[in-house]
Amino acid sequence: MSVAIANAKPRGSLIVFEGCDRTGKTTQSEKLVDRLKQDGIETQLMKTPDRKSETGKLIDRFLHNEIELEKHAAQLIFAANRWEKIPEIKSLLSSGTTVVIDRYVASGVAYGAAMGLPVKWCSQNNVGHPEPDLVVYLKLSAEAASKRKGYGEERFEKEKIQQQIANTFDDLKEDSWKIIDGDKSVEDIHAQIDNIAKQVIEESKFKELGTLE
Ligand code: FDM
Ligand code: MG
Repeated sequence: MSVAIANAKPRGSLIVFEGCDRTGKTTQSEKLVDRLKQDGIETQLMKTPDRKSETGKLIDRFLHNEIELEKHAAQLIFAANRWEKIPEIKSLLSSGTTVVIDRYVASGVAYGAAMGLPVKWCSQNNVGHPEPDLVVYLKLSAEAASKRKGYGEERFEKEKIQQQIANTFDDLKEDSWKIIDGDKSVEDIHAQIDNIAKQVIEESKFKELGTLE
């Protein structure tokens, strides 16, 4: 009905950054949020795992090898940490704010699979999450990533595991994902992502937000 359309409020977009460790996700998600805000687009940056919540504190200790967790338990805690964010994500999106997240469900599946869990079991934990409007997949060779600052400090930062994680990301990747060469300069990558993101934000405004099944 025309009245309903005239009154419809545009929603924000769910933009997700995925990829292995040290591929530039944090740098690029922060830069994108700054740029979108400067251009007058309401945007909020998030990160999962959020290491500040109670589940996040446990995850941080696990990632720093201070504690061990049974693998299913570990992945359920990562999923719980993401679930904690879902009400806020939904409310921001419906109020018109774009949400940029540094890692989301694909990380859950790719890292879970690297721990020896079935992909199907990992995916099941994400059923009901809002579906991303855009997944930016930053790709960088495991060798190049291993040379970046800070690499090796956390649990999964070992070349063999990272290669396995990259393979799962490649298997999970859908046609709609934007694959970005993480070896390009920070500014080149940012310009590419800024363009794609603005296009998606425009296209998603009156599109119904999807739900992961
Ligand atoms: N990680 C992240 C998982 O193992 N499962 C998940 O569901 C998510 C979201 O946690 F090693 C791993 C991936 C990475 C670590 O690191 C988070 P960053 O550098 O803070 O993104
Ligand atoms: Mg990391």
